[in-house]
Amino acid sequence: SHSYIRYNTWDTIQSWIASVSSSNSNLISKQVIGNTYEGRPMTVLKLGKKSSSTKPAIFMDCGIHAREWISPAFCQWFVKEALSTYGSDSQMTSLLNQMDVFVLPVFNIDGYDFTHKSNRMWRKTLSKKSGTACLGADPNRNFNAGWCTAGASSNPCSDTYCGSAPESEIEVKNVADFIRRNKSIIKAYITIHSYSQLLLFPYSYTFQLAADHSELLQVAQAASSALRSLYGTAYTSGPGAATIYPAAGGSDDWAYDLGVKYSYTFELRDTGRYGFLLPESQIKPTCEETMLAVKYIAAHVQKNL
Ligand code: 0X9
Ligand code: ZN
Ligand code: ZN
Repeated sequence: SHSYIRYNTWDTIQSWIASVSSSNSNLISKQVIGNTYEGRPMTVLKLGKKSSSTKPAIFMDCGIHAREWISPAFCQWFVKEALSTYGSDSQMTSLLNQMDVFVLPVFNIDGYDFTHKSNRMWRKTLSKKSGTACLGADPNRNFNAGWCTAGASSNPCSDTYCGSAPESEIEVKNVADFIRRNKSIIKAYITIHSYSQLLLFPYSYTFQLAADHSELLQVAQAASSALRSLYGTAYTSGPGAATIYPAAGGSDDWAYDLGVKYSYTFELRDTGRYGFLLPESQIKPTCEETMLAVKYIAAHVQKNL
């Protein structure tokens, strides 16, 4: 059964999506944006107070990489906190009154399921292609942003395989289509990964600085301070290429070049002691501190609407 302090299986998350959206219908709705390669429904939750006019929105996804289990745990936590603090927390109330937050709890569902059933360290999707026995592509190398030019591999057996073409992975296409369709209202894109304790922003496909570099850096540094204020967890912020490594085809760079100015990649706890195998005892503190950073970014976005 579902628990916010456990790493839930996909089946459990799927039931949770159904129950959380039906029991809080004033603040939440759901829509299927397409199916995964193996046919699982990709459901986006929309959090926000209902309004007669179209509201600006934030899009957040978790679980692009299958083995980064703390990431889907954070999206579930965020939904819980949004629903339980609306009306009592003034910032959450103001956010959900003025904006909608689209949450995709698990991006790479097939891969996530595979890490629970077969291979805990799987990263990619699970698509099949002719000419190779190797499965999948790296969804965070498959977006159309400098596609496959740096920090990505054209070898289908590599963990950073960029795919046969931009958006060759149906999960990437479904998310890109959703964001393109809602381009006029989406003001921020937040994607949750692990691990390394970093708050990254464009670019990763080039060392060139983003046009909005100084604002993105200032917001990232202030969001990191907010995060650190809870338990002292130290984050480094900066553009992806210079802060972690050059890597093309990422969702953050793609969203930014589409026109979504506030585009951030979180790399959650830890710095390597447990790595992807972060103990369940760290879910709550990790999620609570990350909430502070996400809420800081959201407040900045709201202020600049
Ligand atoms: O390499 C990645 O995709 C991310 N790190 S991870 O360890 N979670 O795999 C970093 C992504 C940074 N952004 C881009 N490369 N666009
Ligand atoms: Zn990742
Ligand atoms: Zn809380």
